[in-house]
Amino acid sequence: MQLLVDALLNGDQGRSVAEAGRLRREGVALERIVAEGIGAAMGQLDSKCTIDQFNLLEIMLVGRAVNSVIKELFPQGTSAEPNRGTIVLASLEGDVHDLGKNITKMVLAGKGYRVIDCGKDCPLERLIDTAEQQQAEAIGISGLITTVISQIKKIKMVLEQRGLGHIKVFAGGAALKQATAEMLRVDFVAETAFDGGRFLGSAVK
Ligand code: B12
Repeated sequence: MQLLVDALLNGDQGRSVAEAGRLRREGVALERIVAEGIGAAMGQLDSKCTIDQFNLLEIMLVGRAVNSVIKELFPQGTSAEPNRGTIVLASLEGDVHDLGKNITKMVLAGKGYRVIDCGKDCPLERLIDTAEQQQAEAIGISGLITTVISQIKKIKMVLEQRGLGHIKVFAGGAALKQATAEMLRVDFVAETAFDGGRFLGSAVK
């Protein structure tokens, strides 16, 4: 696992993909690779995102390596025939982080949900319009910076005003880990993408 963490932190795309593939062949569970590989590497990158040490190129290279590892870990992408409900995912306006959202998308698609990805920096209005048009059962928010919390708190209220109160709202991401569902006015706050899948299994089917 440490070899994967090192390769990711070096932004070495080829080696990261090779190490992730090796771990899979050795039978290591996806959930462990995501938490102890990608999660651990990103945790160590944390301090490099502070204003004085910010090196965009370095972190972008790491991000590119993470995205390639996600493709290696979830080779079926989102193409598997969905046979469960529709989920709309996004990172909200002002938040350009999308690695955790991309993992969540793959995990949920792998569980059979039809996942509509509204991308990053997504205005609340567009998210809710999409959920309505696509007749979504749930909206999933990935929140990495605390400035999006005020938007998250509004979602259920806007849904109710538009007669869409049946749509569940769940959220995850580093900025929300200390928050409760009550504080964020959502139905569920997930620790990991896999937790999100378990929540949907009981709330949406
Ligand atoms: C990589 C990174 C970046 C990359 C993002 C690349 C990309 N394509 O996403 C880049 C370089 C672009 C970036 C930019 C910035 N960043 Co940054 N970044 C990070 C870093 C190091 C890792 C984030 C990450 O991808 N983690 C890995 C993923 C896999 O983890 P995750 O998102 O938590 O996802 C897991 C779970 O949480 C869950 N999950 C996530 N979303 C969802 C959603 C649902 C529905 C579910 C069920 C589950 C779920 O599933 C995943 C797997 O289990 C973090 C530090 C950290 N510890 O998080 C800082 C961090 C998030 N960044 C930070 C900051 C400040 C910035 C900048 C403002 C820096 C600057 N000075 O300009 C900018 C701009 C941000 C903006 N406007 O959005 C701060 C945020 C502070 C705060 N609390 O608000 C952090 C915490 C660093 C820090 N300590 O200061 N960043």
